[in-house]
Amino acid sequence: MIIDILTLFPNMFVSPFAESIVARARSRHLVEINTVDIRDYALDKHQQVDDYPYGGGAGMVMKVDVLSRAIASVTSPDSRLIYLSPQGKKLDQAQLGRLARESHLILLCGHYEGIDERIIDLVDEELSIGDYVLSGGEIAAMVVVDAVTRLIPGVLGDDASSQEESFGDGLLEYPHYTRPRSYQGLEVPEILLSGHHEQIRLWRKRLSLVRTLLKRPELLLEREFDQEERSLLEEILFNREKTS
Ligand code: 4FV
Repeated sequence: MIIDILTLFPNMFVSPFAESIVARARSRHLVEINTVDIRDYALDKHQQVDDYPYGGGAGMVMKVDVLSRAIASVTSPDSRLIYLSPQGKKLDQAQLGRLARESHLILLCGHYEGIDERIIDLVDEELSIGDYVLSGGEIAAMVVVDAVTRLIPGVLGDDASSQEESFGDGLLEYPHYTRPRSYQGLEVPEILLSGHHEQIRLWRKRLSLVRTLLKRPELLLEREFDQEERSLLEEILFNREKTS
């Protein structure tokens, strides 16, 4: 996959992508990440990239002509142009799964009050990482790059792990434990030391359902349940003692 990031602050992306999973994916050429400085497409001697809003009001707006040239410089037949903005669809694991199947993503990072609205016609989709206002789209773009890259086949040790994690199946993840077995009187649940893989799987599924029910019940509303999950939920909801 190729990811081109259109930004006024390309240096913001150096260190986040120089560590861990994304850096390893780049070194293994599973993903190519390029930053493009939008200011390089401001052709006037002051390299102006923003201007006062027509109709007045606070803040500055990024210029349509500069952005169009920057977008055209990276657009390809199979590229998908994504504008990160609070007006976008809320990003979630399902959206990321879809994006991870693309071959060429272009991430447009806004700044100031935002971009000239005439650019929106060029945009394939707007995505938001949350209902709050950032100083720029850069950090949102980093979220997308990190979360998409780890879904690219071969990036994570075993691709299975990305299925098992939170939201992989629409539920919150079960609790994890590792050595030491006992810590200041806090023990690891016996079941996990039993070697009974089927019982461990069931225990983990039950805990995922319980945690989702307690912490993010709304996630259960938009989810289909298989028979096993139905009987576990029955058990959880109607005979309380089996939840621990
Ligand atoms: C944002 C978000 C976000 C808005 C004005 C950049 C800022 C400035 N992007 N999810 N929330 N963008 O706040 O994606 O131009």
